[in-house]
Amino acid sequence: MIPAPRDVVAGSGEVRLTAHSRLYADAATEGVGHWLRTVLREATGLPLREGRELGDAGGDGIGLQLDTDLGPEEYRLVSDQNGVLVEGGSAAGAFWGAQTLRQLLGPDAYRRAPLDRHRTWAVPHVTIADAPRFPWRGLMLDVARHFTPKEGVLRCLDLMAAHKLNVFHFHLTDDQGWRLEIRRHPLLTEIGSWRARTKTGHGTSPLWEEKPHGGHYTQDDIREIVAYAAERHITVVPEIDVPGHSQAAIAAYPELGNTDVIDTTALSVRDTWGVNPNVLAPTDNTLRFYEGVFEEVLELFPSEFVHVGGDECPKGQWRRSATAQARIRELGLADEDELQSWFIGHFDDWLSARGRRLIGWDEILEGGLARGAAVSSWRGYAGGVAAARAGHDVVMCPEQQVYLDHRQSPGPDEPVPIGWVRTLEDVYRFEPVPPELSPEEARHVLGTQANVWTEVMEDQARVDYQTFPRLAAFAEVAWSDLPAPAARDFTGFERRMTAHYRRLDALGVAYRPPSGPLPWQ
Ligand code: TNX
Repeated sequence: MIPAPRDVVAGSGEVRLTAHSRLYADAATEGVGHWLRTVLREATGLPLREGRELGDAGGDGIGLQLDTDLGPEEYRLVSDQNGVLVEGGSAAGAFWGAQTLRQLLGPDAYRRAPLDRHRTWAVPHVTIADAPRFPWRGLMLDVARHFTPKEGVLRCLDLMAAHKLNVFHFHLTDDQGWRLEIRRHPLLTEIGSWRARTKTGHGTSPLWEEKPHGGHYTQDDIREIVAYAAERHITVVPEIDVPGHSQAAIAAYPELGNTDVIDTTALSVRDTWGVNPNVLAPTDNTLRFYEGVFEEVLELFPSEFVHVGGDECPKGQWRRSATAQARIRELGLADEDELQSWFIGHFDDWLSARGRRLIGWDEILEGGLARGAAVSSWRGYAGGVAAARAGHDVVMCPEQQVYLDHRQSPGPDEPVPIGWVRTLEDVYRFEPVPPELSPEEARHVLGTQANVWTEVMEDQARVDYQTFPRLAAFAEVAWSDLPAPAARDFTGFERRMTAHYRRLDALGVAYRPPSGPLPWQ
């Protein structure tokens, strides 16, 4: 099983699912029952009719129910002569238990139609007690650099659920594209969601492709994605990146940029990567514009946290802008870093007043962290450590460890040879809580997140290749109570991966093979 459950006691028999097997779910776990029945019907062809009460199907049924003695995401799975019983501390707990049950049924339980209607399906007798280490087990997908159509996002949510990950950080805007329909500012997608030519190819010599790239999600698409995620007990945290990484927005609405420094009407959606000097102007007009954006964001995304980016905002234009300098003086600020803090702080107050919480990349520490802000620590652990010590919540996602765009081996045949080498074993030995934090400070580490930036991943096969199998190792780090990195049993994990590769095969995931890249990858 991956991620490894906390406690597993194997029995000797098995529960055989048959055409008579029933699936019972109590009122609290009804949605989980619906999900489980749907996927198991598809995979097995068994009817799994609704049970009227727990145990009404004899020894070959499945029961789901709430047990309020368990923690919210905790579950207990008992497979014995009475059938299979999954109890969760909440519907979420029962859902993670249902994921474990699916793993126990074998790789073909992940298919969308039965290979053989006459085969037998069995759950080994076992007692499992399990709960996650962290409440924030995240995956960030960058849909701005390369667009992932809605179907691909839904598939991503299914893959997250199968790995017991529960926060989908949706990187919706960047210099190279704006992907979210905003009704009051329609040009954000009409202009901002397409770039005229795009880069493709991999590694150190990316190629130009003289074709447009783009796409966006309508607000109904987003409602569908959020609902689909909620059915899988996944929270979608939207990211609108400000004040840097905003060229797509400036291309659509040039008045958002530093118009007294450059001719922003000449900017188009960016078609190169990296840190970009063209950033938002720190004006009232910009603040009002983005309040409008965030108003629609809050209507669409019920998540407690809203990500405002805050990363990689070069201050050159603000230094040269009379408007920005006047603002610095008027606010009595020391410098441009404090101006960025003021800008982020504005949205911290704005979100807090609406019952939400701001989260941003660790640059938001520079010039002073806004009062209620949480931090995504990406430039190593330092930002996260500083934030936790100052009493702020933290999500650990250090780029050296869990940036899945980075290469997976030192070999020249890696199809995406950028960044640091991060092997499967490196990810398995990633520790989200740095030892320098006291237990009290460490409580601020909400969890961890793997980030998939897509500059060099122009399609789903490429994203799959970079994300898997490393996401399986990451999921175990985020969920399971593993020992300190050096003491982790990577050999045992690799052994369990053998079965997991069969699940990924059944799910149609184009992972990097353990033997290394094939020539055509
Ligand atoms: C840094 S991580 C970025 C992204 C890039 C990524 C590439 C972060 C907050 N900013 O814009 O896509 O590196 O690895």
